[in-house]
Amino acid sequence: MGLLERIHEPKDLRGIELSELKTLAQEIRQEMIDVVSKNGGHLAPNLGVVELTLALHRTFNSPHDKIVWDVGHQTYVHKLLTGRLTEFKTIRQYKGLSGFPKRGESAHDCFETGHSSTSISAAVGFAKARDVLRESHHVVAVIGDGAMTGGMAYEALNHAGHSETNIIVVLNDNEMSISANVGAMSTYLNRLRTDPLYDKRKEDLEYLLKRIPGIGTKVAKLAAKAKDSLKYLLVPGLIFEELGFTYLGPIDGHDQALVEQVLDQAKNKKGPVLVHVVTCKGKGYKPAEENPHLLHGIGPFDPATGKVTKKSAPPTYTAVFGNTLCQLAKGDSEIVAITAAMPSGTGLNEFAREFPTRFFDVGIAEQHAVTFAAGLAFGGLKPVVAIYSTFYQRAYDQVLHDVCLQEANVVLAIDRAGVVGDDGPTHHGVFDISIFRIIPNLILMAPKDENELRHMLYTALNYKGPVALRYPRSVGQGVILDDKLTEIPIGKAEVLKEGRDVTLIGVGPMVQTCLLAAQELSHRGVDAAVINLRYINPLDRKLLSHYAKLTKKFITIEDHSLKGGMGTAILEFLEEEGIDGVTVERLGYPGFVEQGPIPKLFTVHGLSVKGIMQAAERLRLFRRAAQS
Ligand SMILES: Cc1ncc(C[n+]2csc(CCOP(=O)(O)OP(=O)(O)O)c2C)c(N)n1
Repeated sequence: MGLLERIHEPKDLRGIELSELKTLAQEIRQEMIDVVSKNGGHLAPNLGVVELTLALHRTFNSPHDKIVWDVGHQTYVHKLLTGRLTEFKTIRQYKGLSGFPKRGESAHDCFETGHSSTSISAAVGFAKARDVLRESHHVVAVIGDGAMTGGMAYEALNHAGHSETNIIVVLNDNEMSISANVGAMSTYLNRLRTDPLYDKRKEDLEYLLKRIPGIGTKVAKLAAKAKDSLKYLLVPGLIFEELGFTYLGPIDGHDQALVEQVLDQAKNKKGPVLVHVVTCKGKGYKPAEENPHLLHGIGPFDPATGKVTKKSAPPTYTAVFGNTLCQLAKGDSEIVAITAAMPSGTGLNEFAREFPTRFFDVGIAEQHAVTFAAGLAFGGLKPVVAIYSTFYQRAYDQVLHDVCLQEANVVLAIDRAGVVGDDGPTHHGVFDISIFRIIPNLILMAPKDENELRHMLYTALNYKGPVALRYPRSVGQGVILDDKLTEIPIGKAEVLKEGRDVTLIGVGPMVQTCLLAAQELSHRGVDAAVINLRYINPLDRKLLSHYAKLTKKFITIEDHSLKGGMGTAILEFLEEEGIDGVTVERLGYPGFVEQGPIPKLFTVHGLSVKGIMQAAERLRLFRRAAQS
């Protein structure tokens, strides 16, 4: 029996000798490599926090003490130490353990995440609740240097420092976001890490300052000034100190004894404390240490090499988007691209290489990214902001208030629109249609395949005003890509098949499912029309009116929430036009969507040929066909 199997809850850790912890850390790393190589997941971030997580659970008494994780992608070690070893092999699988903290999964997961930079806010909330209720536990937020680039983290630091409540922020600094970290704070942290004076203790400094000759009443003021300027030179973490935190660190996050010692020190201090821990992303597994970016989040891979065994497949929508943008940018020097810490995920690496001065990685700062784009647009450029659907939720007011209300020429590329698979509900992009289609002047489109995506991007860049373009995580349909790009008239849908009995209306890649279903329906004697809606805003009212009156039956299908989605837009349209007697069957998601492989989720939620056939059944199409 290994050591890890003996850990059922964090208190089991406290009996373990420091010397044995090394073996335990190795077992934890091996378990994570074994499982992630099969299931996929966030490997490098978790390998980097093994000692830190052990130290946290040995120093604090979870769940009585609250440990709030930022992003939550680095909680595998935490899961293994809090009674979930047996289920760990199901992580990220359908009905399995979540890859992120889940309140329903364990009392030790006190706050759910997936989106970045929330931990300090939530921790201040826990701390204030404790104060109001006169309780006495510790509250710890664990945040990465990447997550520290998000605006919420600063809002929360500002609040915490001012409130003087007892809270500990552990800054896990590995110099990486998903890619190399960016921004002035990152530069500052780097300075703290590399400054030879960094371990100069503040207490020592105070002691030294007191011995500066000439401190008497007459020169006290001057000395205070000198003290301040010296402090700036010598005290590490001054920014945090100025914000009202006691700064401890930076310390080596893989030195188990040291991390425990400093956390213990933090535990016994009053007020907000920031512990700066320096870790190595991917620690203990060579392929991950050498390539933390590639092993940040990874599909199943060969554990011997760390390499994903890739099957040849059509390019992803993301890749086609990135290539097309590069192609267009070559001929138009006004095109610029913006990412919020996901240059590779959004397919912008090539753009960054080819046009370094026209590429902006703003860090995990979606709100800033969008408003920054509005500024760029009014400054005379053509910005394309590429953000995942789920993270656009962060920037809703910026889209509405800063881009749309003042009609900025900004292209909002909505990547990972629709379900994304194993990352689950925090990451599915199933609300963007609902929130964006109601913005009156925001053109919202979705291509049926990767070739249409190219033409849509071209259309969007030629359009004067805000445009949003949604496309999924998956590989494309494998269609031929046209060299010459043409504009798709705004608000024009495409009829892919005429039909008299029912109209199948698809958006995005669901159009392909409509085409397959139409074939199946025709075998059963039903003549279905198929419409590639293309534009969710504005709708092609003329075409929809025609088919509403002709077929009197609509089936809408979207990889999106039903509430407020494309189908709802069609219902509103029928009501607005006063077209009576049309029955509409809407296919989409009824609420939050669970984790699981994308095809599985489509099947479970009826976004399939079978789902359309069942909808046809509900519309009594077969009885009618049999009778006629
Ligand atoms: C709002 C938001 N934007 C983007 C992401 C995607 N994302 C997940 S982890 C990550 C990097 C986080 O870096 P850091 O906090 O330093 O943690 P590390 O992985 O380096 O341990 C990013 C950009 C996210 N989860 N949330």
